[in-house]
Amino acid sequence: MTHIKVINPNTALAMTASIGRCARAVASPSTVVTTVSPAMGPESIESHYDEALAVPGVLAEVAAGERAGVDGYVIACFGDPGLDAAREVAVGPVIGIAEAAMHAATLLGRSFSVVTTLSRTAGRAWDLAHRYGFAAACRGVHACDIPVLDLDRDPAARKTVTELCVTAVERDRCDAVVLGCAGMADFAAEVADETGVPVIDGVTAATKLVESLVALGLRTSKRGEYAPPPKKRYSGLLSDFTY
Ligand code: 5HY
Repeated sequence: MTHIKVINPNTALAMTASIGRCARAVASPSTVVTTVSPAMGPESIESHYDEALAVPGVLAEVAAGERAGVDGYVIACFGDPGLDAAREVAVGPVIGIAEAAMHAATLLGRSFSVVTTLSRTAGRAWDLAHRYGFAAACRGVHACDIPVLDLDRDPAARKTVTELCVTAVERDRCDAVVLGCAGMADFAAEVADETGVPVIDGVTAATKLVESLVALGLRTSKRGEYAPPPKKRYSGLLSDFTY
């Protein structure tokens, strides 16, 4: 039995439930998927400030997962918040949904475009494309300017996102579309029908990637920068993070 912990770094429980359904739908029968939101953090992540304040909650959930013997982790937010720090703490693989989606997209075509939520998050998507080595493959980042939590609440959101994906494919002439928010995880099938190209949702891509790495017996390297963090005291609100 493989145990994968999917962490939604925001505290929106309805979104966490939707993320969990998508992850479980693709997991193998021998995989247990638990999906959580941290006890602390922003209700949605739409800025650098939100992202920074989401990280302690992610790390607290990874530390709890290590105590529970979790085999691997998915960070289910398109900014991949706390990914490097989580890899220092976790023994098993940790994969962010932006990273997973970009990797998958470039296995299916020479280029992809990202469709994300607010325009102000587009820069972060480009940062990650550069960080992961996919700047040349990324043809464009397009924002639908629908707040993260409205993706589920606004009945028109799906149609708006789907139409923007069609426009992105026509304008960028890309081979694939990457959905730029965990809140779009269950939009992939209908967007693929409308665009006619592979549409990658990072939640499901990351779940299968973690599952595959665990099945291969592969874990995060502890030789270099992902070695456990040096022991030290953390003070104030962070005193519980003393390692
Ligand atoms: C996400 N925010 O996947 C990102 C999307 C974004 O709360 N979950 C969030 O807009 O960056």
